[in-house]
Amino acid sequence: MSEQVTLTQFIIEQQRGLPDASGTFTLLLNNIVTACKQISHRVNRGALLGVLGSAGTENVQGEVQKKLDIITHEIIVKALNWSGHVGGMASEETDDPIKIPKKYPKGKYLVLFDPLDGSSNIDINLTVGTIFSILRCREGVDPETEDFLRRGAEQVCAGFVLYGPSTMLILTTGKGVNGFTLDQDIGEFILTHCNMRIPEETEEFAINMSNQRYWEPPVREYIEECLAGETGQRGKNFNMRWVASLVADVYRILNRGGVFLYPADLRNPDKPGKLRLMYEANPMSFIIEQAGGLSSTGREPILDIKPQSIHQRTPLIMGSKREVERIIDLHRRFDRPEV
Ligand code: AFP
Repeated sequence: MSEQVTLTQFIIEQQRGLPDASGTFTLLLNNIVTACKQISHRVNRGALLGVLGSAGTENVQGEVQKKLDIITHEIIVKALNWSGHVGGMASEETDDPIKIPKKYPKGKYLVLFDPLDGSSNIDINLTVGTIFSILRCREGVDPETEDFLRRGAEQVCAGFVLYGPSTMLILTTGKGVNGFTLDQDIGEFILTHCNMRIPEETEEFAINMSNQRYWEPPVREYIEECLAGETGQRGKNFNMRWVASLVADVYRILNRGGVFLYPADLRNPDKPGKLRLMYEANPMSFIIEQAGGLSSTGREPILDIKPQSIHQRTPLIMGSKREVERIIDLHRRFDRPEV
């Protein structure tokens, strides 16, 4: 059997190349991973632990919270707040950033997370996940909301853990994307998917078709091109997939290409799209682009957006490079038909 590389070994070896690395980042990542192992256990035991179903509360976005949304949020906060590596956190499940208790030292990283993405799938036993984004902050200060509002391009690390048939961690620190599978017997994430690359071309798209009547013309046009198949202008047949768990849809795209669209929704101008910029679109876009794909709103790169609020929503179009370029081009032609 070939030698197995654990996540810790992989990160330490990556950090060795950096002159200023103090080991803090490796410890932070270990704490996040410990939390995700606990979440994996809860998700896996599901009904046996009595953790399925609604909590009967709503989060800041007015979405009904599942019991596991709250449990997973608390697991992550508890795993990180004592460590001394984190200056502050922001979660999908709380309105304001989470402060580090006064009794603990404050570290140089900010962690933003969606503790249980796709949680509406949890009761039907489909894949869900945890998404996280890491930014740097000034050490020792109590960060305010403004300190979190930074462009996705400033992320130092992004990752997601997939609680599916296997529990997997997909990670980037800006040097490509690697996938690790949790070996349940030894409790370690093992490097199994080295340097993941998204195929440039694809015949697969992912979108919630039930929102079709609210899409803008460029998105309608793109989907019509795909649906026209080999007799249409694209000259090939497209397949469609929609898991309604961002983590699962992105993982599929990382492996076999494709394009994911949650476009601007004309229903409510205050909610441009559904997905949240800072802990969904930004980390996923960092990962997609590090794997050779592209991510955009259709009009600007996701990673260039200057956030206005922690829970800001954004249109999100990402995946295989050429398809995303095609969609951006359709937006350009729609916005500036004279050019
Ligand atoms: P939940 O966490 O509320 O299930 O939302 C999941 C999600 O944020 C993302 O993971 C999916 O891609 C998207 O929403 C699905 O949205 P629709 O239910 O509108 O298709």
